[in-house]
Amino acid sequence: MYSLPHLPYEYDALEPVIDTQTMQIHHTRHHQTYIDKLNTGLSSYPNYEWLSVTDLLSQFDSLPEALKPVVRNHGGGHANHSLFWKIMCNQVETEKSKVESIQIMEALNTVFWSFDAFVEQFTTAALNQFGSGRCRLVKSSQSSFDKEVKQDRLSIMSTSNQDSPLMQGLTPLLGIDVREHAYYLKYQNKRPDYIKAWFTIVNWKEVEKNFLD
Ligand code: MN3
Repeated sequence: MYSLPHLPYEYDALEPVIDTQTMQIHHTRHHQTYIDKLNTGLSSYPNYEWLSVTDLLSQFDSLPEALKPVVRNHGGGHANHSLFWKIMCNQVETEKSKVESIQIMEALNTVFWSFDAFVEQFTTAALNQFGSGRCRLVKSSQSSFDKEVKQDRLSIMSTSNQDSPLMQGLTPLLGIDVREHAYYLKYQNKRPDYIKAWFTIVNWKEVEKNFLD
C-alpha cells in the first residue's frame, strides 16, 4: 500500500511563491487521491503490489493491459508529485543550493550553453504545454557512469497529464507541475508569472542528487 509522503518542509515554506492553501490542497487532496486510486487499482493485482512506483512505471510496457491506465494516471500522479515536492525549497535555500550544486550547473552550462539559456528553453516548453501536464529536465537512464556522456543525455521534455518520463526509460531530475491546481489560487491564468517565480524555489541540491544517481 502506498501512502502520502511527508513534505520536506512546512506548508507555508514556499511563500510567497506558492501559497500555503495551494500547498495544502495540492498535497493532502490531489496527491492523496492519486495514491488512493493507485492502491485501489493495484488491489486486484497482488503480483504487482510490492513493486515501487518507479518500477511500475519503468516496466509499463509489460504490465497487464487493464492495469496500465491505473499505473499511467495514478502511479504517474504519485511519482510526479513526490518528485515535485522534493525539488522545491524556500528562496534562501535555493540561492545556497545553486552555488553549492556545481556539477549540475556545469552540466546545464555545457548542454544548454548557459544556465540562463536553460531557464529560457525550459520556460518556453512549460508555457507551450497545452492543458495539464509537466515540463521537465530529464536524463537518459541507460547508465554508464561517465560524466561527459551524462551531460549529453540531459534534455527538456514536456508530457501531458500524469505521464512519466520513466515510461520511456528517462529519469526526471526536475519538473514543474503546470496543471492549474498547482498555481491558480495565486496566479489565476498567469502561468508565465508562476514559472518565473517557481525558478526562485528550486532545490538544486536535489536536482543534482537526481543527476548523479
Ligand atoms: Mn498537481
